[in-house]
Amino acid sequence: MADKKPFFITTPIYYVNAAPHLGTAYCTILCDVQARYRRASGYDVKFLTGMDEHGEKVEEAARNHGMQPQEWCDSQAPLFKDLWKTLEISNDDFIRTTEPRQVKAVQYLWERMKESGYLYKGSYDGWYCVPEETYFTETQVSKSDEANHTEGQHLCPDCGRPLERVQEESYFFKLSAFQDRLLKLYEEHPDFVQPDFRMNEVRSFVEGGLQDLSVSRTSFDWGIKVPFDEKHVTYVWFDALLNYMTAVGYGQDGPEAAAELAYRWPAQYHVVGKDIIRFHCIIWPAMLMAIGAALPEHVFAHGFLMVRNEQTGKGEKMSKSRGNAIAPQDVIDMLGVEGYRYYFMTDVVHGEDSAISFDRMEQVYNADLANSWGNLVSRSLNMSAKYFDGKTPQLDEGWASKDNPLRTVAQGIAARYAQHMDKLQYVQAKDVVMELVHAANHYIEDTAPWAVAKDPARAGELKDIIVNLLESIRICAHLLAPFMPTTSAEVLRRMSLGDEVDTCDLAAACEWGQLKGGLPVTKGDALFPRLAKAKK
Ligand code: ME8
Repeated sequence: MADKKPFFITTPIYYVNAAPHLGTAYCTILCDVQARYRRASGYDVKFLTGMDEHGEKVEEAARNHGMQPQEWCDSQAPLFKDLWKTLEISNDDFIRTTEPRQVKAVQYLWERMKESGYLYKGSYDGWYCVPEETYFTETQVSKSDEANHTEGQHLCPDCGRPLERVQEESYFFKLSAFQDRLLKLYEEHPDFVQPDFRMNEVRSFVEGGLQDLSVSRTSFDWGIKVPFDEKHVTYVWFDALLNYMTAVGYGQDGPEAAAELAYRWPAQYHVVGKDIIRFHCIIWPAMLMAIGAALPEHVFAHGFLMVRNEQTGKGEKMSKSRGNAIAPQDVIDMLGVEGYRYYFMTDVVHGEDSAISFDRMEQVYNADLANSWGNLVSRSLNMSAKYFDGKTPQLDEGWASKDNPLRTVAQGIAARYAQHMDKLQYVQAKDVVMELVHAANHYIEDTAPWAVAKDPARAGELKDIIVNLLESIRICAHLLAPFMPTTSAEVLRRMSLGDEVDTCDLAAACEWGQLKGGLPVTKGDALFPRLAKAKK
């Protein structure tokens, strides 16, 4: 641990109002790929995910199912945990906001807020959107009403669903006092919000002026009690945002918790959807400024998964209420877990909204995985076994410095890949790897090893060809491992290189010339059997 750099990455904690879906899974896999890439690059990673269990929305879901809120949350936790296991999510921690550690941390936060002078008691009279757990001002609401031409009912300016009128005693966080400090933060750390086009949205919102935020509720009680005023419960976002620090020791007793907090905080990445960017880029940093804590290094906001509406031909946000949500299991059934991960991580540009379709999934799977990567592995391993007596070739002295087209493509590949992976640009990182995969497939066609094998005088040439292919495959397996860990491990094992699985020095592992030869090789079953027909 001592010589490794810490890397702390988080997903949003998901509301327990319904089962996880493709969108939830998308954000979680996005973080998982980064966590795996960082572990392979020598970082000491903590990868956190979890569930957001308080608030009206969850209470309502419990009521609709005839359960007590806690009982409801307990019944939902396995759905999330099991799906993450199925999708090979390598989280190191799973936090639930009803856990004692979170209650302790939130109550500790209340005391610090009180001391900070940024807390006051007042009364809230305004609008509240339960599905979004968000307050809206009169001005925001009336503007949206004009746009929606509604009569009588006030609708949420964000999601369009009916708003609740809330009038209650409340504690307020003086968010308005942080406008200048937030603008300075964005100015001095332009990469605080990523991708950069999201920064404009955040900045202009803050420039428009900030209202103080109601951070406690008295009209319902499914939340963490305010320690010095027990008729108040904590506003769900004030509670939820703190989960990131709770999980690394904030507000907990003992020197170990303090050491953990000092080591892990601030987080390197909060990865969130674009819907919750204001909470993470405005409210959360202001809360941290108020209690004198360090700010997270980056908030990365991804776009929404969209599906094509067959009637209008337009893309629309995938959601349960529209009835267009695709269950993760449907995609797993079609592509397998690793095909699923590969498709969402390498074909869906992170940051923008992206249309997804089963047709496109089939196309990507067949082109990249079945025909390119899977085919390269099976042809090459098969030829090695066939021409070298079930083994990888014995390596000659100096083999690694011999010039060849694949060595040229592989030169500096780990650095080019890292440039993109570091910024969560997985589509571009995949392109770097696929360049080598495609080059290797062309190399097979160009060199025609099956013809070379017929001429005993060309034995040296045949050996070079197979070695170059195996070395390229070894490197690609490493680079694809964050996306498809099981496949990469399987490929390395088929070449008797199982000891390379889970490397923590990716750059060194991807240097041309690390192959070990003369070892048993197995072709094995097809890694990615071709899909015959798209599921509709
Ligand atoms: O907002 N496409 O929880 P939540 C892509 N509890 N991503 C999607 C998506 C879609 N169609 N739909 C949802 C909350 N997501 C709070 C967070 S954090 C301190 C508290 C993903 O269950 C996306 O990452 O509504 C979005 O931000 C998240 O799910 C919202 O999850």
